[in-house]
Amino acid sequence: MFDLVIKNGTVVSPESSKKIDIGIKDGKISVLDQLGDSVEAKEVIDATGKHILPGVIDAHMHVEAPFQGCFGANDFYTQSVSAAFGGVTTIMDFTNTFPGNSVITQFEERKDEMSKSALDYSIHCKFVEAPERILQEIPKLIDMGSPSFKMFMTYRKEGVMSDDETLLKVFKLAKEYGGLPLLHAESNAIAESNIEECVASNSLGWQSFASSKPVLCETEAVSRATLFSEYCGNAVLFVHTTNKPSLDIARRAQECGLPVYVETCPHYLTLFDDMYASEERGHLAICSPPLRTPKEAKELWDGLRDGTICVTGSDDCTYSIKEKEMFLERDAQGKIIPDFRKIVNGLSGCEIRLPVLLSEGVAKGRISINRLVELTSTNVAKLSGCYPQKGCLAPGSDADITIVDLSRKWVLSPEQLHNNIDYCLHDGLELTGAVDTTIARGSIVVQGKDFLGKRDSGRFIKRSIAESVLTNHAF
Ligand code: DUC
Ligand code: ZN
Ligand code: ZN
Ligand code: ZN
Repeated sequence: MFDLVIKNGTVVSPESSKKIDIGIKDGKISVLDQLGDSVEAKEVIDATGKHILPGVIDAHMHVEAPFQGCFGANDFYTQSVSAAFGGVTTIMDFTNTFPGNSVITQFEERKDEMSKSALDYSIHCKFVEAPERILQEIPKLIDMGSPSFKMFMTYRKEGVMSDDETLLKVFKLAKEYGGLPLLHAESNAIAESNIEECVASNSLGWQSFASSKPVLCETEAVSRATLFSEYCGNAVLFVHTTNKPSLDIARRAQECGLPVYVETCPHYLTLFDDMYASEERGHLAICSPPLRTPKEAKELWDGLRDGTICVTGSDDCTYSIKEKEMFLERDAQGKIIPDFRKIVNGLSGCEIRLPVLLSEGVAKGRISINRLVELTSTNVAKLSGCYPQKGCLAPGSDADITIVDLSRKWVLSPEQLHNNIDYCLHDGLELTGAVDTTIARGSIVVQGKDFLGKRDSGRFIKRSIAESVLTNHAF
């Protein structure tokens, strides 16, 4: 007797799409087979005409995270609800690292905050500065299930930047113990000097924000960190990559067999820097790196297809309009006085990632549904070190499953989303493809418009060192 059976759907893996039924018991996938009409199950989902994907993993989000004076619109419960409506079954966030404090202590605090989640969750460690006493925690943190170390190469003034010396020290330990540094790659020197020039010329509008962090600001940091990793011999993942010059640095390294991995996010594929031309709404699109042009987006799609980019994440940082505007001043008429330095960086994204990739990617023929599975789930699980528990529909894997309707048409708007904010930068975007049902460890958490999950029901996922990191090779 199964707890749940999903019948008549097309099961998608990176390699194939097959009409096959799935039997689930005790939160795990028990069999994949033709189960026939007489199969005994407590519950049956008829997935005729639908596609069944390994649950989407979002390994990149910032929730309940103090940043630039803001905190975000969600806690981990509401974030998990919104994520589940986007087909996500596992979420990962970062420690809130305050320089000087033990990362182990902050890891334990974060675990506690994340336990509100209705979905399984895991944590990357963030490093800012790295005195010996904190570096010594690295092997312990790996044992505790967090073999990934996030560092920012910019935001010096915000107090979260790791300098080159710290980067090198962490890279060497990553090599020694097996760990994956995740890098926010933007040159602090280029960004900071450009921002100083903007201040001097009083050009603080939204478009100046974008031009203060141009493509080469990112590429310089990608290039430097790639050479550091080549020098130290460690693996590295560049998060939220936005452009071809940066991809080309990674391509060269990957061609030499080096373990240089690249992530991009849906907003860099679908939103463009023309948004900053709007005085009224441009500030809502401020994120780092900034939005680029359709040319960059096209080149990112090329990278998603040719394998240079192996994972996607949302980089979700959902801020309300009130938070986005809270430090801005207004003139006598109540009009905002533009000053991009006073706007918290970040966009919402975990609920729209899968639908946007289904529509702009699969429906438009830019990527296959099999490649989409790799980019949203399988490769994310592999690189995060939780495969095949996650990222895979096979006997023994957690029954984390996203059922999608590839033909359903709908239009994105704030009302469609559950992310606790009253705007949507994709408002009006016509989509083909939608999430129908989300199943987390065998329980239906989203069915149509209903949320059926429970607060506190997610479990902490202890991750191991990724196989490709251990064997030191590109994907
Ligand atoms: N980029 C953002 O836009 N927000 C938070 C952190 C980041 O890297
Ligand atoms: Zn970042
Ligand atoms: Zn981020
Ligand atoms: Zn391998």
